[in-house]
Amino acid sequence: MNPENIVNLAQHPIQDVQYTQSCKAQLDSTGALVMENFLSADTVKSLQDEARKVRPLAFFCHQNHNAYLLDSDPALPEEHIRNLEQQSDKGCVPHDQIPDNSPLRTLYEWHEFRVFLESVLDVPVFPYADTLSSININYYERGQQLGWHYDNASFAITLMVQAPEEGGEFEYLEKVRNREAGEQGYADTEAVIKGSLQPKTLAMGDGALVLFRGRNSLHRVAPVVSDHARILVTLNFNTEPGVMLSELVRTTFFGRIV
Ligand SMILES: O=C(O)CCC(=O)C(=O)O
Ligand SMILES: [Fe+2]
Repeated sequence: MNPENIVNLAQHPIQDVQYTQSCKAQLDSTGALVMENFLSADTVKSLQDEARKVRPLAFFCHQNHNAYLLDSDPALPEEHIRNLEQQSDKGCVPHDQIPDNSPLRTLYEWHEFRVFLESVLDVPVFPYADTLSSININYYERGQQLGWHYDNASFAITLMVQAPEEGGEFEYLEKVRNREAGEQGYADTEAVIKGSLQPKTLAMGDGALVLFRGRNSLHRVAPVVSDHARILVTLNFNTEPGVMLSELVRTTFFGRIV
């Protein structure tokens, strides 16, 4: 598939400097940019078929983690929000199992798309140096979820392939902590997780491209309630060339290191 037919360029002219600047302004001011119908209708359909075809290859994992994605702090009680366990479970088809002719590869490798991402994110972007991490298809099936957390990475790039029918909402609240200033935001983190402070929901339909800054924004994917899975692709990049995910992380999420 030609990259110009993968992206809905009429609605999202990513080669246009002014359009790119407006996308950057939106991301800078809110920490989230949702580009609805970024993918053409044909691309969405073919990615849904592809995702169903490779679904039997998915590695399903389950993790307990805290919102800070750090080892438990023994100086604090287990129930402290710093240590309180969250649960995550999902399936993943890693990069080396994405079909060679997939529109995902074409888009990921398209120079103009890279230039757009670099302009909006204000950093250079490079693919992962390992064979598994760059493009991932994630499956959240009935009862599965991604627990509350802050990202280690400063940005995430995702494509919604199949929005969930019921449950599976992406919930978030921005600026809950300030990692750069060493402020962990325990009170508000606890209030969101325990339900006394209402998070926002980031709506994203089939074919949406989402850029999200999750380092200081607390977020989760709520449990999927229906049999209609949430299928979401993460397009993973680094700001430096030659980076691999650690063997521990690859083993955890992909079940193998090569
Ligand atoms: O599934 C999503 O929409 C976001 C996933 C996420 O927050 C993450 O992988 O850190
Ligand atoms: Fe995240």
